[in-house]
Amino acid sequence: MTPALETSKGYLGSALKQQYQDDGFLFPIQAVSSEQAAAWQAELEDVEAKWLNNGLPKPLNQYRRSASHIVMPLAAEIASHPAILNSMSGILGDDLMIWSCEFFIKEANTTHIVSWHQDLTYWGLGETSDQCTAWLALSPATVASGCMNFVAGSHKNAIVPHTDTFDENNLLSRGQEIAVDVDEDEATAIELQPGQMSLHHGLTFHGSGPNTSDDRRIGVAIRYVNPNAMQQVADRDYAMLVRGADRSGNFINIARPADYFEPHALKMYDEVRDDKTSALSAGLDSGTKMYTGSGKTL
Ligand SMILES: O=C(O)CCC(=O)C(=O)O
Repeated sequence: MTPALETSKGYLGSALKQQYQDDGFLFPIQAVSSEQAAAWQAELEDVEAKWLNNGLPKPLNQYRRSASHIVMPLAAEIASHPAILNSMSGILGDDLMIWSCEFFIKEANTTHIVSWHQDLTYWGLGETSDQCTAWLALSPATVASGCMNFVAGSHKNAIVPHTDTFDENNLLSRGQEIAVDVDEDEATAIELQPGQMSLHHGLTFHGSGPNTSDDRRIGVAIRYVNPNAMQQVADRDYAMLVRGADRSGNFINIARPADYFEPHALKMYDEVRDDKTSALSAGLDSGTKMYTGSGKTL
C-alpha cells in the first residue's frame, strides 16, 4: 500500500495540487479514520437490511448507486464531510456542490468489472475541469478486491470515442468502453485502506477489475462540481451546495435529506433521474433500455 499523502485536515498543498493537474488523479488521502469508515459501512448495511424489501418505488440498488445524496442522509453526510471538502476545495475552489453520490459496491467473489472509460463522456457537462470525483473506500480497495486503475496524464485527452457494450457484467450503464488502445501497463492501481480516498478528473482513463476477495468492496464515488460547471445536453441539471455560495445558478439546488426515502425526496429523485438519463442516453436508439436490473445505473 502507498503511504497516505501529507495534507493538513485534508487541505492540499501546492505540490499536491500540481500533481493532480499533471496526473489527473491523486491518492491516497486519509479523509477519515478507519473507525469512521467502519461506522459508515455499518450504517449502510443497516439501510440495506431495512430497505431492501421495504416497498420502495425502485430497487434499493438504484437509489444506492445513483444520486443517493438526494434520498439517503448517509450519502449526504459522507459527501459533506469537512475533510473531503477541504481536499476538494484545492481542486475546484471554495464553492462546492455535490452533483452525484454513488455507492460502488462489488460483492465478495463476484465478476463485475468497470470497463476503461472517461466519466465525462455521458454527463452532458462537456470537457470541463470544474468537476472532480472523490472515491472514498469504506472497505479495502485492493488489486484483489477490484480497485480502480488510472492512467496518469490521460485527462489531457479530449473525450475519446467510447463503444457501448451493454455487457451485464459491466457496472456502467451503457457498458461504455474506450474505443482506443489503453496501455494497461501504464496504469496505476489505486489501492486504498478504509477511510482513504482518491481524487480523479472526469477525463482520466480508468476502470476496475472483479472482486476476487472474500470481503465486499465498498466505495463511495462523490462527484463534485463548482458553480461554473454547466449542463449542455439535458434541459436542466441539479446539485446540492455543500460549501460556499452558488453565484451562477446553473444548477437547481437540492435540499439535504432529513430522513431516508421521504416522499418529496423520492419525487425529486425521479425528476433528477429523468433529466440525467436524457443526458446519459443522448445518441442511443430510442427504446434502448438503460436500466437492466442488477447492477446498472446512471
Ligand atoms: O468503483 C469502481 O470500480 C469504478 C468507479 C468509477 O468508475 C468512478 O468512480 O468513476
